[in-house]
Amino acid sequence: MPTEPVARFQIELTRFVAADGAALPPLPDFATDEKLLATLYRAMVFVRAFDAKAVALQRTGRLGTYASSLGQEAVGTGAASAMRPEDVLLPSFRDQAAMLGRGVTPLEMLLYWGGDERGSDFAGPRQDFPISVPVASHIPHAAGVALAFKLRHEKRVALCIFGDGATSKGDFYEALNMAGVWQLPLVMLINNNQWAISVPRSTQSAAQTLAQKAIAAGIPGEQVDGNDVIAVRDRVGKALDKARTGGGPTLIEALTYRLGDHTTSDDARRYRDDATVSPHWHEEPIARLRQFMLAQGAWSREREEAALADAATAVDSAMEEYLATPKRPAASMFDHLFATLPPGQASQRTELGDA
Ligand SMILES: Cc1ncc(C[n+]2csc(CCOP(=O)(O)OP(=O)(O)O)c2C)c(N)n1
Ligand SMILES: [Mg+2]
Repeated sequence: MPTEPVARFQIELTRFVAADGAALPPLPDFATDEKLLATLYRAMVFVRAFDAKAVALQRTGRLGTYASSLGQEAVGTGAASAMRPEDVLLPSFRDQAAMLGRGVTPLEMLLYWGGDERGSDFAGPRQDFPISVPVASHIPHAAGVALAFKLRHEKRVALCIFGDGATSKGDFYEALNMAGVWQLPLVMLINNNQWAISVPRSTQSAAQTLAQKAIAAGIPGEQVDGNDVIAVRDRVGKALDKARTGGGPTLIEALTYRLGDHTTSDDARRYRDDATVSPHWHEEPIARLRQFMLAQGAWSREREEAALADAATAVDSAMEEYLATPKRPAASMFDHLFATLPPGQASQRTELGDA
């Protein structure tokens, strides 16, 4: 039977800085901007310090469950730095790097994870969405936000971040499909940290890349080294520009690695050993950018010490403010859910009284 190929595709991977910090030219112009590189570096150092403090607070009973982004700091840092203030971020539960980068305060983040809903009422990026804990459920919301921008002829883009596991869900495929059909100003960014709790990427999907899932929806998909903040900023920035100027959506798969537990409720030693995890420490984003900057003569021991000290001071002061914030009454958990509470919840609220 005569046959002919009717569709061909390939998936590109972008990396500008090798795991050892070596430059892989040609680099984007901003890679020579020492001030910008220092800002990205300090942002990642801050997120790492913040994560460590949040885990310590949880361990001592002063914070709820927390999902550290250890090893994945470049994904959100690079993405947020490429966004414009008027764009809208729709984050998952592991996206503190992106949220802090957008201007959500460390105090707001701590309040949220401490169970205080005021933590989602950001003073900064008012139209950014709150954290989505239900996996992938915010991707259709992101398509909706992008559709609103398109209908209103606003030059704004929705950026949605989610995990490798989320790409197995119907919500993802449905949003992807509509993004293609409606050519939405939407950037979908996968933080492929290789794990969905205990499920490794190898058993998550038989697809060779997660990026290629975009092809079926008629939109471009690509991979980026998610441990290379320069590459993330560049590729997300290009996708945002394209979406902003009517070029439609992009799916970007950022390849990184979850160096820590899934959350504070998890003990990853039960399903993966040190021999599996430790090689990935050689690829992590902070040391990589530091090596790169040192090689360019753009970093020094003094700057390193200042970055670490400034992060520690800022994290400590956010923690103190958080611990000094009076607890909300338990009944406040019912506020802001419905304009009018359904009867079941109304009676639960009455039962709690002012507690
Ligand atoms: C709809 C839904 N199902 C199950 C869960 C429980 N859960 C929380 S995180 C997670 C795995 C998510 O993996 P991935 O999308 O790769 O994100 P990661 O945690 O690695 O950042 C699961 C199953 C949930 N939060 N929401
Ligand atoms: Mg994952």
